[in-house]
Formats: sequence, C-alpha cells, structure tokens
Amino acid sequence: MRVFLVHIRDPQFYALPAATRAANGNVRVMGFPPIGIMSLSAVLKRAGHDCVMFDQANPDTPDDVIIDQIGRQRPDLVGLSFLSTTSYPYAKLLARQIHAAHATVRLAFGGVFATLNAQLVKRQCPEVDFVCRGDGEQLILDLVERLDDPTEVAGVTWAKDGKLVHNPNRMLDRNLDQWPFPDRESLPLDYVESMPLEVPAVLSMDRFTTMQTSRGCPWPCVFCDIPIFNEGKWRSRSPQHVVDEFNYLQRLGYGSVYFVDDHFLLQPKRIEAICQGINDNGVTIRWGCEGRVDSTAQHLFPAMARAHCRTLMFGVESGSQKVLDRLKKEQTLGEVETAVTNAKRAGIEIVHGFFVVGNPDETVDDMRATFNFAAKLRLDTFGFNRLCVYRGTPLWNEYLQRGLVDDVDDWYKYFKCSEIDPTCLPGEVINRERNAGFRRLFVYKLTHYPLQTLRLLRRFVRFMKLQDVVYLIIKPFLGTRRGPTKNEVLSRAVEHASLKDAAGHLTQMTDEVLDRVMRESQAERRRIQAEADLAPVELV
Ligand code: B12
Ligand code: SF4
Repeated sequence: MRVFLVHIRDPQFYALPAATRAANGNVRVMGFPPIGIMSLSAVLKRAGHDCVMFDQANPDTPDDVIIDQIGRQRPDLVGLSFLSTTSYPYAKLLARQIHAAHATVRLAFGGVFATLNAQLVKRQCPEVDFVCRGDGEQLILDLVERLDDPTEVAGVTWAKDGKLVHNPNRMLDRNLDQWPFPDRESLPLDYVESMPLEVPAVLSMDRFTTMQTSRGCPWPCVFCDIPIFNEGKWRSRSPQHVVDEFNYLQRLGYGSVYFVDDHFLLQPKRIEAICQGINDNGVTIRWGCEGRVDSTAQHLFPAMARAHCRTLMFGVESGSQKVLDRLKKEQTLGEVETAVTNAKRAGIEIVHGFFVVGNPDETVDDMRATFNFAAKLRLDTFGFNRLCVYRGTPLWNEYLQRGLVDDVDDWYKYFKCSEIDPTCLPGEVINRERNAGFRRLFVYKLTHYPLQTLRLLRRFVRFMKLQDVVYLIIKPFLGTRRGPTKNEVLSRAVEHASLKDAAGHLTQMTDEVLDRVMRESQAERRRIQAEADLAPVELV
C-alpha cells in the first residue's frame, strides 16, 4: 500500500528563518519536527508499505504540490495529522481541497484534537473517511489492510451507509519498545532549535530533533487534555531503547534533542538508567525535557546535567496557591521553589517556567503575586500565556455545566477563559497587569541576577538577529503594539501573542470566511517568503 502523511501546521507556531536553507540544501524550519507522522512512517515502512511524508512548513511543498502529488502517485490513503484546536481549521481546509481534486482518495485524520472530538469531526468533515483515535502505530497498520471495511479496526470513527460508526477504543499499548525509531530522514527539512519566547530565541544551530520516551501524565490539572488522551495512564519506553535511539541519532549527526514527553521526571530509576546509558555510550547530544515540580527524581538533576540535559521546563502556572488549587495542579509554591533551585544548583543551563494568567477566580493581587514569584525564582526563561479552555478537559466540562460553552456550537473553538468566564479578570486588565509584571520581572532579574540574564542574552545573540534580541528586551516597555512587523512575521515566535489571537479567531470563523482568509494568508506567506529568499543570509 502507498500512504501519504501530511503534518498540518498552524502557521502561528513555526517560523522560517531568514537564511532559509542549510548548507545541505534542506529548508530550515524553526519549530519541532512532525514526530507523529515520522513515527507512523517508520512503522509503515517496516511493514513493507510505501510512505511519503509532507510537512506544511515546507515552502517547497505547498498544498497545491501535495494535491498534485496525490494525483500523480495515487496513494491508497492520505493521513492528515494535527495536534490541536488551532490546527483543525487548516486540516479541514486541506481535506476539502484534496477531496475536491481527487474524490476517490481515502482520507484519515489523527492526533489529539481529532481523538477527543472524533464523532463531531466526522460529522463536520464528511469527506474524511476515517477519524483515527489514540496511538496510531498499530491502528494505521490495521487500517491500511481494511480500507474497504474498517469494522474491525479499533479506534476508528467512520460512516457506513450514511450512519456514523464509532468503533470501540483501542487498548492502550504499554509496549512502546516494539516500534521503530521515527523516520526522521525522509523529509528534506532541517529543524532549528528555538525557545518558545515572544521572539524566537534560537538556541543552537546543531542538528535538532525531538524524541518521545514516555506518553501521558496521570495528574488532574483542569485545563489539560493529556490525561484524557492517555486515559490517565503513563507509559514509557525502556531506558535501553531510549539510549539506543540516542546512539542512533548521534551517528546521524544530531546535536540536540527535545523530549516531547508530558512528564519525563516521573520514574527515578528509569531516568538514572537513561543518564547512565548516555554517559556509558559516550553520547554527547544535548537534550531538554519537561516535568512536574513535585518529581521525586530531583536528586538525579546533577546526573541529568552530567548526561547533557541542558533544558528543563516546569509547569509553574501561578505564584498564588489559591490559583494553583483552583487549577487542581496539585503542587505547592514551596515545591516550585525547591525544584527550580535544585535544577539550577545541579547545573542545568536553561530552566524554564510555564505560567498561565487569566485564570478563573484570579484577582489582580494573584497576578502580581505570580510575577513577583517568577522574579524570585532562579528561572532563566519564562512564558506567560493566557489560559484557554479545550473540549475534553475538566475545565470544559465545568464550563458546560455553568452554561458558558455549548458542546454543539463551540466544540472546535479556541477560547481564552477570560472571554467567556466572568470569574476571570477582563482581557484588558490581564494584558495591562502582564505588561507591568514583565517590566518588574525584567528589572528585578537584571538587578538581582545580572550574570544569569546576560549569559542567556549572550547565547541568543550568537544565533539571533541583534534587532530581535533587542526587541525581546524592550518589548515589555513598549506598551501596546500595532501588530507584528514583517521581520517578526518571518522570524516569529511560537508564543507570539497577537498571532495567537489571530489563530483563536480563525477557529471561530465560518468555513467560507476561513477559506478566503486562508487563501489570502497563503499568498501573503508566499510573498514574504519570496522576499526572504532574496534577503541576505543572517543565520550561520
Ligand atoms: C510538542 C507539542 C507542541 C509543540 C510542537 C508541535 C509540533 N509541531 O510538533 C508546540 C510547542 C509548537 C506546541 C504548540 C501548541 N500546542 Co502543543 N503539544 C505538544 C505535545 C507536548 C506533544 C505532541 C507530540 O509531539 N506528540 C508525540 C507524537 C508522537 O504524538 P502525536 O502527534 O499525537 O501522534 C500520535 C497519535 O496522535 C497518532 N496520530 C497522529 N496523527 C495521526 C494521523 C493518522 C492518519 C493516524 C492514523 C494516527 C495519527 O499517531 C501518533 C503515534 O502514536 C502535546 C501533548 C501530547 N502529548 O500530545 C501538546 C498538545 C498537542 N498541544 C496543545 C496545545 C493547546 C498547543 C497550543 C494551542 C498551545 C498554545 N496555546 O500556544 C499550540 C498550538 C500548536 C499547533 N496547532 O500547531 C494541546 C492540544 C489540546 C487541544 N485540544 O487543542 C496538547 C494536547 C497539550 C495539552 N496539555 O493539552 N505543542
Ligand atoms: S502535570 Fe502537566 S501534563 Fe500532567 S495533567 Fe498537569 S498540565 Fe497536563
């Protein structure tokens, strides 16, 4: 069988650096590689199938090229993979375009959002034959064997004689070692390692990729989809399997890896064995991961640093215990301080804190406490996002009960909580407090931790345009801006607030408006890209 897999990109969450091509001719993308389709491609190829991948970030294969290739190569199945609410509109559009051009080609959707909303997605996108739920490895193998009648394929939502059929869930497979390493080499793209800051902070120009060593997280945070997607379970690969992948990546010349695990820090013995294996095998790849601050593996932070763990990211969320409890984060401010201090003492170079503002029942004092707390912590970098609510999460269910959202009308929409929940502060107040908080935080950092701050900025200056670094520093002092400049659009960040707003609005448009907006935005991106290709090379 021949399968096409397309990673749907939300343009708000990746960037093409001004120096678009690497020395090997590959296009450079500032963003994470599409490890979902890479995992499926490896599985399909091992089983003897033919698989061609596309990443929508690749300017050499825009949608019309993908559609054209479908016509030429006639795949038996085209799988569209996307992560979240904000990428669903793009998946929907491409599916419709493919269907319009090639009505007989079989289409499948997969990923977290599709999993959690499978029946609704199938109803809204009748042109998509199969909405695939949960892990895709065994599912896609089963599906390609039964494209004409997927009755026996667990985890698929489809239609028979015009009626929706929701096959039973697939049993969660705990044996993750059985799958081959992702097929990273078949896409002609080089991914650039960058931090999710307001302006993209390029960390290195090493060959960069992601790895998944575990799946899931068994905590109950009200805003998070992960426990539902993984049925509250945490599953992991064996240390040996992870170390084997590190060895393999080192042979391929990768210098930097980020784990997309939801909670890497869960099992001390496993972490210890991975670190030991990395050192014993002489692996020098630098890596980063995320985990909870109440991890019992903190005594291993020094071992992780020795095994080249460079980045550690914590979901701090808030500096108010009241807000943490409201979010059911099940962590204390004391635990946050301890974890950050331990990580810095252990020599982890970049310790990042994810924060959320605009939470239910949060007051101005709570927000101020959050920024003051962030200032005191020895964090190197921060992200302060507005809390959003996604269908499937406990918060969504609470909002349903409170009548703030409607499951029929709102399931595919991206809402900041403050837009719909009267117990949140109004948006203007949140933004005002956030800007003021940033300013206080930055001044505090510069005066209390000058070396730490300057070291980090020096790292950024190595790979970023000076004007971007300057912008990163002065942004909190600028007040309200009018929107991104062309340069910012080009080298723009994963966390760019105004673009994220645009992404949110996009999820709420009618399909007709969406179609027009998409065409215009694609034309705009092509135009900007054409200019960028002519611009002088700025990255090393
Ligand atoms: C890494 C990551 C990112 C990265 C990079 C994403 C990328 N381009 O690869 C960045 C930082 C950019 C990011 C941004 C955002 N993210 Co994010 N992200 C993740 C994270 C942590 C891991 C994703 C991953 O790589 N998984 C590993 C791969 C192997 O799994 P997978 O892609 O799901 O694929 C498997 C299956 O789903 C299935 N499958 C997938 N596609 C297909 C297709 C077919 C045909 C089949 C059969 C099967 C199949 O098979 C694969 C193998 O088993 C997830 C959490 C999670 N655990 O999923 C959140 C997550 C997906 N993100 C989330 C969100 C909300 C966002 C943002 C909107 C955040 C924001 N407000 O700024 C943005 C939007 C991103 C976008 N639209 O592109 C939410 C989505 C919730 C929702 N309902 O929308 C998640 C679930 C996190 C959460 N805590 O709730 N994210
Ligand atoms: S600890 Fe992190 S991954 Fe786990 S449920 Fe909470 S937010 Fe989600």
